[in-house]
Amino acid sequence: TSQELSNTNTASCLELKEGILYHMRYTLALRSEQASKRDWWLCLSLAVRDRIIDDMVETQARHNQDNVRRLYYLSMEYLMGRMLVNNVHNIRVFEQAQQAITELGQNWDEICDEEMDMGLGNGGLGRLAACFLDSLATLDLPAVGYGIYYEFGLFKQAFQSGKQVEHPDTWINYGTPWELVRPEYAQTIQFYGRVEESYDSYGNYHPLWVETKNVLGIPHDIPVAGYDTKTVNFLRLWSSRSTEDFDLDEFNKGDYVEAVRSKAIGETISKVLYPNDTTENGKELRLVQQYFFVACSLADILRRFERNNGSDWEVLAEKAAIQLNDTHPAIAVVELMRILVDDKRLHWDQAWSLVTRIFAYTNHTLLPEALETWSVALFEKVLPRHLQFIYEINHRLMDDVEARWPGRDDIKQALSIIEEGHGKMVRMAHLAVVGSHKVNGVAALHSQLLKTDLFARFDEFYPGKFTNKTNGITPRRWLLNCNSGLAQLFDQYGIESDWPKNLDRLRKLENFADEPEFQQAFMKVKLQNKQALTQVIKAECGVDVDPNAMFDVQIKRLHEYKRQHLTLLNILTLYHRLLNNPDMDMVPRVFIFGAKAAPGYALAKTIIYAINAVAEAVNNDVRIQGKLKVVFLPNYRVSLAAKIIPAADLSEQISTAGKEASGTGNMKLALNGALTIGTLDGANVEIQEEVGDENIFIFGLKIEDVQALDRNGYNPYDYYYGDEELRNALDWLCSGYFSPYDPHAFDEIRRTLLDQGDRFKVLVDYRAYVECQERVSEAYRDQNHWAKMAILNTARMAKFSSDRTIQEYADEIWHLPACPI
Ligand code: DL6
Repeated sequence: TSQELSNTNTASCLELKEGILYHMRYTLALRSEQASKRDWWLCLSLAVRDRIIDDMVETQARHNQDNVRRLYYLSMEYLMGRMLVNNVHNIRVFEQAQQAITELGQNWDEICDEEMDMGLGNGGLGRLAACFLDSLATLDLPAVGYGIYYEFGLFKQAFQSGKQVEHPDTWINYGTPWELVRPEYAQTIQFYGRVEESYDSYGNYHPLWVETKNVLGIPHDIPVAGYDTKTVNFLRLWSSRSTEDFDLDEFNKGDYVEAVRSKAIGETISKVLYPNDTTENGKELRLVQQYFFVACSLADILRRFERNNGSDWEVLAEKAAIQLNDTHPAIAVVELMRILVDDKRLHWDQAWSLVTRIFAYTNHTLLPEALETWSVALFEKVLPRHLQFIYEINHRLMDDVEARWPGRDDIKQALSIIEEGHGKMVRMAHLAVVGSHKVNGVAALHSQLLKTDLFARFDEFYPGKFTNKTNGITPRRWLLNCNSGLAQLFDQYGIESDWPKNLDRLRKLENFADEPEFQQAFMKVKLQNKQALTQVIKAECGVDVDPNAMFDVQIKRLHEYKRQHLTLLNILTLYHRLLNNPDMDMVPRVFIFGAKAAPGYALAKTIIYAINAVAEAVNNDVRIQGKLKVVFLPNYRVSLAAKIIPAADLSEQISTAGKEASGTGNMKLALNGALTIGTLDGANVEIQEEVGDENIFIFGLKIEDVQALDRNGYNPYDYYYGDEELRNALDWLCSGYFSPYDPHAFDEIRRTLLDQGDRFKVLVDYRAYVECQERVSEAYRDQNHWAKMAILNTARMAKFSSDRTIQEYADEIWHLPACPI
């Protein structure tokens, strides 16, 4: 009954209050009068964590008892963001926690804002991993995520005179309430050294990896609670420690500093996340990081396996499925071979058969510069025994290719794991393909291109291996947690309350899409969210924006292929038009950017600088009467995304066709009722299929057009000279007008677009984009119709729940049964 429910809620609120006060006294040793907001946040988090741990203990006991099949997700990156709000929602104590903290005299929003993001990733790939963990637990699938416990996550971004500067992200300075450190499961990992030829007592060749340097991996477990279920999985992140606290010899010689130096080296491995950055490729430390976390994770997986199954190795492929999130953990294929053959003494064929049943690989990019290769020389130095295994795997692959296509050296070259060239390189993507039973792309178009372009020969060689799993996002974080206004509206209109688990339920909204009353209610929530964002913009950028203007949002990493500079050219065009005709009847717009540029990616940083410089001019120009505003919110991250997304009217997804593997921000924005302006790229294609052509704004080159231009060549100057507005925009940007003290600041943008071939076809798509934006503005004038389109976007996003994605992985790749607790 409702009375019983209310009693349970009261009890639960009381219990939380007690928990908070308990931790205030016995964890922080404080009286509440002395407590800061951060202390309150910490104690609330600990009280919530205690509850989650109860379910975690039960879940893990059950998984062990039943000796279940598990999915192991290996990823270098997890962008978990903040955990508190998500956790209280998932364990269904949101109202009670809010009430508890309020009754203790604190402000809920302020307390939640104390939490530092757990930003252990760069962008889409890391956030996808976080959404997947949420769905795995929600679907009661036994799974462990493995990764690295970076002491410094993705850098903090600030702007100095409009330029990006980077500061270290010190998320762990005060510790985190969400981790359980588990030194009892530490692993010792070997690197470097050399391989010694040797034979065992039966005369079998049995080389030894000797004189290695060793480090310790210490697990930090982050519980992952599913939504409205008892399942609590965990994310196990490894930090590195030196194996010896210090060198006793040195110590005895009196050199204390030298004695602790080697300890410091051991600890640098997990110090810092690499910002993804083409120029950073090939760093030894990055390979060491990859191997470190893979080796710790595999040792942990096998420890668990042997505890439950002894040395019945044939069963390993029944008990473990391992997903490689991109090629970063691809060395796992070799490490598992090494363990099975060298340590467990399995025959090669049995080991290889196990490995290729256990691994599957997700590709996240077609950009050649982002495909990892490591020099053979580096492998020889860091992982000499693994290099021998790679040669053997490749040798067998080449034999098979020869059998299939006799005498075709060209095909051998195309498929080989070793790339012959000036210096030999190991192609990690090829290793991942060869060692996996399934390889998937992350959206239909992307997966198609994997088969026709990047891995065309492999697709012929391994029919059926390549498949698609369109990405998804968790509706818990990306609607329930971040858009309470919309969630309440669903309640009022009778949407079943289990929609966060069954996003299909939102289809019912289609019935109200034409009702003016619902349209107004929907737009009122949007306006409230925009008002809230207005405050954030004022606080962060010092700019006043009108919440009634259209909020045009582009939030993602800064990259040429994502084409933030195409948006900039449109802004310059609009600004130019307004100056020529200040009374022009224009739908007022606020362009909102959020993006970090990799520290070594000079052009990306220049684009940020250019946007900020233009913003400065536009926002302070009284002539345009506030019709145009441009803001670049600094330090884009998960918790900021949660504030921007519910407030967006328009979602910019304008990558060059064929370059964005999927995109997931596009899904989050559409789910929250933003309309997409986009190219037919990545998941935009499928978003269009779902929402219908009339509820999305598509423009520009299609993949065939891009391919034709690449084949036939194109001259950017033709577009520049052929379009006066385009010429004006680009000339103006580079005239020094926006950077009077630094007149050549933006020349590089012009050079890449005009003189270096405009690889991402910005100039080709300019006119179609500007015209499409005009259609968007016209559509926005009819607020009722706009509301209808927005509602239909929200209503039709079911396909993009990561629950759907994960269920497909579980059914078609992992063959993983659920285990409800
Ligand atoms: O699959 C997640 C995400 C996609 O949505 C993006 O389209 C894609 O760019 C991103 N890929 C990467 C891999 N990058 N590198 N290098 O981050 O994956």
